[in-house]
Amino acid sequence: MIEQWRLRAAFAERLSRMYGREVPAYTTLVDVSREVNEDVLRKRGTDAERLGSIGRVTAERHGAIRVGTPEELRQVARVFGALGMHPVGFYDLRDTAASALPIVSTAFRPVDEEELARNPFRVFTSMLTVSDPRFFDDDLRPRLTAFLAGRELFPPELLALADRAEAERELSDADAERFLELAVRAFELSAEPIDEDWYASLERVSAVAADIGGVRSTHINHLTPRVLDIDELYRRMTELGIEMIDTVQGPPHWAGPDVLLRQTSFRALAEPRALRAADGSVRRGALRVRFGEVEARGIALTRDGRVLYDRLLGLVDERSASRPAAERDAVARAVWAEHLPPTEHGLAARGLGFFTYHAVPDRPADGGRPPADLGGLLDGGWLRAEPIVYEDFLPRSAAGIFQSNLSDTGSRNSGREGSAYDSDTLAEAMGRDVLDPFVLYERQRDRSFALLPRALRPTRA
Ligand code: OOG
Ligand code: NI
Repeated sequence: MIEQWRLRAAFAERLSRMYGREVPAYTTLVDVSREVNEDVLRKRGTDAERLGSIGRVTAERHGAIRVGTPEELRQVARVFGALGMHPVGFYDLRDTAASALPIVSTAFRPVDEEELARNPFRVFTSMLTVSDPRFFDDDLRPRLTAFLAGRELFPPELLALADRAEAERELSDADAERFLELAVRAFELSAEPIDEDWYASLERVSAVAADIGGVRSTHINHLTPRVLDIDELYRRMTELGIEMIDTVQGPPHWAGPDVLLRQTSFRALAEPRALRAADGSVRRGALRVRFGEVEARGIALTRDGRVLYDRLLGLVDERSASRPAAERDAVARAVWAEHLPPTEHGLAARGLGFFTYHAVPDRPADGGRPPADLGGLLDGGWLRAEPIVYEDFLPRSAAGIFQSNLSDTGSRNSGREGSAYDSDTLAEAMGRDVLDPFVLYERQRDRSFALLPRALRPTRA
């Protein structure tokens, strides 16, 4: 029998092999990431593994896929459910500072610490907001709805195997093999000719709408390795002649601890695709939709930490608005140095970052009583804090990654009221809860508190 986590690891690996065949530059990205990670490990020793063992980091990937309807989202949730991946977080990309995209998203990932440690594969999954009239008018919407209703992304055999794997948390060797084959195939780029006129009418709304609703299948959009030094990776990729987007999204590189998520990508590549013209003739054309992305993960921020992060991004926007784009990074570093504590200890004591807390067994006994507050317990050497890694995504960075890979900004009719899509809309579509990332991190922290001797449990922040 193949256990669920092995199924997940095997799926991630096969998807990676398939994507490497389809997009050779991805293989370069994976190779360079591995080299950077090995160099960082050599230079920094065990400290390099503070946010994850080198084994985990090297195997770690996230994918991105896009579907058209609630029904398709429900189906893809069954496929990921088979792999022990649950929807976490809600990202609305229709109204971010970076873009207006006709999608809302969640991410499927393992949630238990042990499951994440075994294999942390996650997939950022976006759904087209077909009923949002700001994007799809009364002419386009019914045509799009009919087109999407007429396609099948996931064959019934795959879904039946997925349901069994989810219920039993394992599959027989033969069923696992069949499941993996069908699941990977569902995310391959289809060779079926694309109706040029239909694709173009959606492209006028947004290139993302065309990529999702202009074709009769879905495909993996990118697969992202994790790297320990993303600035070094950016340099090396640029040296290899691979054109990267202008920036690293997310927090700046600064002297303090890494927090949340930093991401960058190489530009979408022109890939050969068969196009069918109105007269029925088929020609070989090219579309630019798929790209390569890389990420560096840091410490998860608490709700307070996240509010501060969002405020700092706003400050960076404000202060760099009147300066050349190249200066934005320096501005960001200055803003961060001004507002964020430069140590893990500071992040923990100010309640900005998530950590697990552990009693220090060999603390010299000095007869004193432990203080009641977390800062005091850490300062006095009673407790040790271990960082909790951010396992999720950032809406503004995601929008930035999308946008920097599109050739134009698309169009949105701002004269109309947007329709309500929220986390509950997705939950209802899937028949599954969309988990709140903050709650997951809080639980992990609280479990560590519960394991402390009573006298060492902080009663105040
Ligand atoms: C998803 C873009 C967002 C990320 O890592 O934030 C994303 C997509 O292009 O479908 O992948
Ligand atoms: Ni991504």
